[in-house]
Amino acid sequence: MKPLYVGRPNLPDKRVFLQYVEGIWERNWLTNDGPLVQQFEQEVSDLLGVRNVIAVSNATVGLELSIRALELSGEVIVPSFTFIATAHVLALAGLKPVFCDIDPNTWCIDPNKVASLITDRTSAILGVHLFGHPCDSVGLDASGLPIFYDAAHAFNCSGVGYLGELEVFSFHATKFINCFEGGAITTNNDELAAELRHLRNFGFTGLDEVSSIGTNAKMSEIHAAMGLASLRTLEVILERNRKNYKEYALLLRDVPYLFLRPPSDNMQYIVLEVNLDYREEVCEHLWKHKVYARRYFYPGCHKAVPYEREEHTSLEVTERACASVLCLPTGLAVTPGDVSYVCDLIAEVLK
Ligand code: T4K
Repeated sequence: MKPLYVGRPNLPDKRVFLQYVEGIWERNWLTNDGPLVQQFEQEVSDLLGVRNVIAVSNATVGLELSIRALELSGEVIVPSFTFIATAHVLALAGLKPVFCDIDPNTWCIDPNKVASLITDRTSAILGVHLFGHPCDSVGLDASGLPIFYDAAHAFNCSGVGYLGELEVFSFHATKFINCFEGGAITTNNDELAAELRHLRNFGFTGLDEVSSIGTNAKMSEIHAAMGLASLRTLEVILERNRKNYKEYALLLRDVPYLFLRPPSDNMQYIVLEVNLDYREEVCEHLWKHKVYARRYFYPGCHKAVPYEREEHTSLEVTERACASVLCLPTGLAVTPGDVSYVCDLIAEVLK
């Protein structure tokens, strides 16, 4: 049996990609806001229904630019149950990530637990649309604080792209659609978008004028070519994800000690909650058979070395999620037949 991974790239049609590459050679235009980057931004803008899309080299740097553009300071409230980059971008900017517990239903930041974490140093909330499930943005709005979102998992999910001040998507190789590496910031605020464009390109506002301290966060043409080719594969990826989810739901329905969490709209992640006593055993059994299931996002950012010494509020739901979560393979590299193999392995442990 071939190895099965969580995060195997969804490869688009190579011929479509190569056609875009031909164009790059003809124009001899490789980066710096090239025509393919502009086309990619336009297509993403149309798809998400948002006024401004700023393509960047990856989502992490997109979040870093966002923090600068929003002029944040002091503390930012953020979930701990997320990829470590969400916390790191705050710490790298000299801000304190204040970890908040999550809602047991969505596993996104719990708006009811935000109020008690607000101090006179709080400058924003950074929500994460975890596994493609949108945050409760209405609940978060009640805080009165600026809100921005890590939407790395949420491309093509309904209700995202235009929330809060801005949202940041990832087009990393392992994501629903990919640019090898890439990301995009989306916002309906034109002024913010203009500043983000400056920050993406060293702070240049004209040929010789620099208005702010920017960096190099540009997406190159070859990355945009992959993005455009991937966009043309979107329906195919979605169809396979749907089929795989259906198969998992069918084959796991009578297996005890687990719960298959509801899918998000892009179905990029297959997320299981496994009884705490058995999660490690299931994971080890799968790895032994080359099914590389992942405990995303164990053990939680608050337990990572740079943050573990800080005092944290109770993160009870987060702790439970970290102890039970197990992500399973899906995407174009996984067939319903592979799903059946994975489910058999899980049943061998839990039956
Ligand atoms: N916010 C959130 C909530 C995120 O999840 C992420 C990234 C970010 C922000 C930051 O976005 P970017 O700055 O990356 O745009 C992977 C990805 O590297 C990371 O992008 C992603 N989240 C995270 C959830 O997953 P790792 O450390 O688990 O990756 P790795 O190298 O173990 O790859 C996963 C599996 O994918 C491997 O077992 C094999 C397979 N794979 C991977 C690559 C890169 C392939 O088969 N081919 C490949 O080319 O973080």
